[in-house]
Amino acid sequence: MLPAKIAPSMMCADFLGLGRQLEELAACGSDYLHIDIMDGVFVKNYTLGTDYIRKLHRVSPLPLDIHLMICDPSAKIGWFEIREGDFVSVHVEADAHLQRSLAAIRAAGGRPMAALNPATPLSAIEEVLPDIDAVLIMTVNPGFAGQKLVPQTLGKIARLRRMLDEAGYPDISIEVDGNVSFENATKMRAAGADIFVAGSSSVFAPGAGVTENTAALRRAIASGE
Ligand code: S6P
Ligand code: MG
Repeated sequence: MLPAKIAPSMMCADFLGLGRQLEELAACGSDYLHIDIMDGVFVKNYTLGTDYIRKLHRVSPLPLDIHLMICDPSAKIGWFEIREGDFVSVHVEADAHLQRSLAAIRAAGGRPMAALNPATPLSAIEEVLPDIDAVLIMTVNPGFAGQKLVPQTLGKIARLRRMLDEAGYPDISIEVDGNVSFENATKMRAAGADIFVAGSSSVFAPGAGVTENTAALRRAIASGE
């Protein structure tokens, strides 16, 4: 099993107390900062953007995990500042030239990741396994925080882990994004996920601070091992 990593979803962060929260997220051991980029077309929402990424690069040493929920990403990869070691994911449903986008991310120093909506079959990424470092399994339909898990995605994680291992790619990570609650994280880990996007269901859940919530999420993940 690949080591478990936590990627807090910054669209769920405290925008008015962002500096303080960034320090706390780093201090409590976050591995990446997950940045949701939406264009109002591929998904019906707007969230973070190119300047946000640039500014985070100046103030945070944590690698970014840039989740592009945008149409025609192959034409737009160059819009985003990619720092060596950042993950960048593109949705296979949005991209007629997926391999070109993944190669462009690699050429820019990023770590390419292919993202799949709940309804998209795993076969959609079979031909790009040599081009990726990770697969993002959406466990809700993308666009909004605070949604409920699409339950059949748990079996999809397990099938993906088997598919990657059998194809000779045991080092390709599986990221899960959407309703990664304490309860669901245990099941997702048991199914084979190793990068956990943490939003309003865990790290930013009301009732406790991010330090306490991150520790609880690590315990929940460990209990799925
Ligand atoms: C949703 C987006 C996600 C959310 C995350 C929120 O389209 O890609 O990254 O920010 O899912 O987490 P939660 O726990 O509210 O579902
Ligand atoms: Mg996301």
